[in-house]
Amino acid sequence: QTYTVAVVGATGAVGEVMLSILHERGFPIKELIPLASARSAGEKIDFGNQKIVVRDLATFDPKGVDIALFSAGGSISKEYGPKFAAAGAIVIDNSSAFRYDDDVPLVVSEVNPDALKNIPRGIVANPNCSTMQMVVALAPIHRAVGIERINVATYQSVSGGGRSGMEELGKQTAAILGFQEPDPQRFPVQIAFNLIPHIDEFMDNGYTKEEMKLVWETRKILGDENIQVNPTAVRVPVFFGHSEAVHIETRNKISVAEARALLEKAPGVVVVDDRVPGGYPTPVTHASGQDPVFVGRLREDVSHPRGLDMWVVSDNIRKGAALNAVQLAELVLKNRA
Ligand code: A2P
Ligand code: 11C
Repeated sequence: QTYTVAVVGATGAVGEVMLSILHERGFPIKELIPLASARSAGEKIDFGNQKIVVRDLATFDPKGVDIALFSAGGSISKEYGPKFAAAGAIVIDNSSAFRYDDDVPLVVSEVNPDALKNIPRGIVANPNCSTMQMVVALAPIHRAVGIERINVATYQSVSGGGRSGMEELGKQTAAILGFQEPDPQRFPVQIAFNLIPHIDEFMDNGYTKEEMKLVWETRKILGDENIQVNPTAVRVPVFFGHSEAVHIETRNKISVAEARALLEKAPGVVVVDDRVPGGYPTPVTHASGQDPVFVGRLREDVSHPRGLDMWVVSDNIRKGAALNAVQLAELVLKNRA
């Protein structure tokens, strides 16, 4: 059986990779419908060796769409997601619009696929990239020994801010190397040759929304409201791949050897942990353009009897967004069969 698949935001940083992953994985497609704003309607995009015309979301009738992958921002998802679902599509939404609704499953394919058994509103939420890679690495440890607390600092690439984020890093880098003043637009201050401890809006408690997503989403995906999460989210001048320094406190002690053994057999995880120069994952050397979540720098916390530290790197556009969305679509079809 084959299906009609719509990609909303097909011209964006995530949408483009959704298309290539659908093709790479041989998703059973009857018709692929790329959708975007009126700005890019009429343009042609590549799908395998086909060229397909982008259509305007605003005037598109969703009747007949089986699966819709949304990645055009939260307000587009809020407006059009329920319309696609009402027309009979299963919507897999990469925005934060529905993630915290009790009747919308928030799913990581390797971690809580059973949550897809019940999709009451026809909408499934794809987690935020920074949470996605962290829970792929932490789920096996949580199941084995229980995680009580997570301290995490993120190092997030500019592609998390979409195409305009990547363009800004490129332009600013060129400007500065040409002895010109950078012109911050997409990010609040200069990102080239800098770091910015601010992603998404500030909340009343002093954390940013990107940080609170790590708190809310980790609990929902791991199904444990007692996990304490203390994040700091930082934008770094890297194009692809988010990195995270993850420090956990477990209920029962786990050694590095035990953790490594669990991670080596965990789905979606690749351990890169040699204690020599370069024996750890980085966005450029390991993650960029790749599917797995890479884990390295495993060590017992010298400051806590049940503490374990690790370094987690993954391509935010692939596992952090497009790949997981396609994996969820595959699971939805498998459950239907
Ligand atoms: P468009 O190319 O027409 O602007 P990114 O995250 O890389 O910035 O990409 C955002 C994606 O969301 C793009 O595909 C963009 O399409 C799409 N998008 C933005 N606004 C709208 C809108 N009003 N209707 C449909 N798609 C939109
Ligand atoms: C970033 N994590 O790196 C964001 C991008 O809630 O889906 C994705 C935001 C989200 O800027």
